[in-house]
Amino acid sequence: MAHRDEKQAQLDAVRVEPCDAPLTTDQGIQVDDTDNSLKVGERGPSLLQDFHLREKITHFDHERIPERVVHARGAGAYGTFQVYDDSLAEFTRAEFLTDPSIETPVFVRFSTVAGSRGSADTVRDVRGFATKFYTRQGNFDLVGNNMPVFFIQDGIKFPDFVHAVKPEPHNEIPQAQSAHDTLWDFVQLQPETMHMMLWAMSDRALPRSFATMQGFGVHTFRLLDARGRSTFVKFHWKPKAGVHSTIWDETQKIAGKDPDFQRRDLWERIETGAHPEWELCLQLVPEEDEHKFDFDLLDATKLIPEEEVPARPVGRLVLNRNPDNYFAETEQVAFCTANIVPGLDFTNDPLMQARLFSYLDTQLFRLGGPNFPQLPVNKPIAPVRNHHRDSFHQHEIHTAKTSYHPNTLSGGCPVMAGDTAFAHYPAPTQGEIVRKRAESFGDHYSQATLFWNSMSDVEKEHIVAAFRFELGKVETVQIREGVVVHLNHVDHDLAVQVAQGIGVTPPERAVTQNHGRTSPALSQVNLTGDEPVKARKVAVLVGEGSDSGAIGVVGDALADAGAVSELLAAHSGTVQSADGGRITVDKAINTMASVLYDAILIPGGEAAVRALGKDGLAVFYVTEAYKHGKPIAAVGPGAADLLDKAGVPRDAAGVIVAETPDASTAQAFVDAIARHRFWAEREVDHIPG
Ligand code: HDD
Repeated sequence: MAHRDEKQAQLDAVRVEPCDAPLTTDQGIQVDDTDNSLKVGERGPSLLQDFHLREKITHFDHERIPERVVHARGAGAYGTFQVYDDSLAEFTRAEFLTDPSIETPVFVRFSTVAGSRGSADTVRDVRGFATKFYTRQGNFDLVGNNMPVFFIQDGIKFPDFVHAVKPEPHNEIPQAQSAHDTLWDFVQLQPETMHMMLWAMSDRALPRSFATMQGFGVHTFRLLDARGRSTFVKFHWKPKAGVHSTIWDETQKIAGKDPDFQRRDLWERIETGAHPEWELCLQLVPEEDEHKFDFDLLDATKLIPEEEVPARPVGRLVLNRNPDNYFAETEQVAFCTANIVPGLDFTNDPLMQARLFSYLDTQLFRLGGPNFPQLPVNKPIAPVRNHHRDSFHQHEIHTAKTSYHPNTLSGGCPVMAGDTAFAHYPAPTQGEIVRKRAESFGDHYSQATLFWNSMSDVEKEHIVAAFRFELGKVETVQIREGVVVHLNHVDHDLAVQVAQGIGVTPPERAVTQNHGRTSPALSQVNLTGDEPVKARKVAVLVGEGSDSGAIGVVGDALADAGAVSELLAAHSGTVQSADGGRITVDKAINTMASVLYDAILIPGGEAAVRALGKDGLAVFYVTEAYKHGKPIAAVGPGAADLLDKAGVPRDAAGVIVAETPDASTAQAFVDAIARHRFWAEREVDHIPG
């Protein structure tokens, strides 16, 4: 298959020539032995004068920097952003949003929120989607998430929320999980969390891949034109690959089978040229419309329904280069929400205002001083000239005699910028100094209801199951009850279904009438994307005597559609095909569980299928894939016998059976993969495992 040759070429490309550059110390002294410390005699005591030993160990001892308090687990990549045309020029003077000839370099870091750096990728959690645009006017950091709203309305609550969701302090359990008492205790006492909790219990919290997530700037920002006119704006990233999730059972199993699942997926997509892509879309609200909504634009627990204000496509983001060194780039990247460029500005959103302080503060601590913008991954491409001097890790050698303004000794340099300078929006402000939440922030349920109403039946089932799981893990019954009380404000039926699963008396009647409104743009079912097959992973189960015809015909169609197929057998190496040829095995089946693939192909070949049918691992593979709603193709002589062994109905949705491989069967399989999963159509509750 074509893609297999490409893979081999990539492996060949990383083979490195023998090196003749000698190892040195940090002082450049060449070293001839780094395996033995300096001793008196071969078995004698080690010597303190062994500067190589001491330097090597000291450097090692200091390798770690504090992990991020939140979003510690992440993966990043470089790419570019390019705006489609100059039509935004009437709203903003930000060059990267108005000049279609400019490819703005970016670094994007995706992350989970709650887990520590070594935690698994697939957990139920919000995903960070942070983009650093290295624009010619300076760096702009859009530090967003894969959900359009947030848990709290005012940044002063952030430490409380994070302490509640993190492992409990007395025993540091559970890691990277929200299913525990302290989080739900906080939730029941802080009903502003309710909208976001519905998102967090939905499939959005279980993304299949970083490449299949939407991203959101969350806050309302401002665009400012050359005259300083302001337009409110919300940022959206829409993935070309569609919005796709795993289900809870898969999520949990993947966390054990491949804790690096999403990190690896991002890496492999980029290495194999299946570059993840998103479209940047903007929701624009004229200044004079600020108060026309039934919620406050400054409230980060609210979204603007796309049916009310369409998300206008403006540009394309593509990620096309993996970092060379995880620590230097992905770990040391320092996002600061305060990094903003001319033509954009913040609003008074109190969540955002606290973030403007928090990110700089956190980077100072994490990266050990104020010179972190000099690190290569953080360094702007725009020239930097100012009077900041010294401190830890100063890399610049400032040659000027002056480090103050104003000066004559350096000819007055640097001078103050004119029209090109950043300008804040001169928002008129007046009022008493108070510690208060605006009344316009007071409705915590309507948009949670909107989200619930907008879900398809299967998405609703997943949400109910998630609440039942999470609250089922909560030990304090009063907390479970407290959450159900709030859910009853969102939707009575939801509250009843959750209550029935967690041993809480269901509420007798609705306290708030469901408003019945929906926003179809919120359901993943409607977000399939333009390239839903690209980089999908298909497991091809082979054995001695497999039919190479099916492997070839279906495999080629998969490769043409951009999917990646991997041949799995009982052992690595090769197996013999039915026609006597050799089939190269990519991986042994015991190393790669079915949860790591999107679909399964069983090529025919009587002997091979018979052997697979006797292998419990292979049979379970097919059963489990069926249970998770994945497309399965059994193509070629006898292939469908394995379906029978696995208890998979031959006529089930997303199951493709053919005795002889042909183009239409292959296409049917590709189309099924484009559908992602067949959760709604399959009866699977009876299947164990
Ligand atoms: Fe935050 C990291 C996203 C509210 C304080 N946040 C962080 C990252 C993302 C977000 C994606 C990881 C960046 C990276 O990859 O390095 N945070 C959000 C979003 C929020 C939000 C979308 C609400 C709309 N955050 C928020 C508040 C505060 C913080 C209200 C504090 C007042 N966030 C932080 C932080 C972190 C951080 C402690 C941890 C590490 C870091 O910044 O670099 O400063």
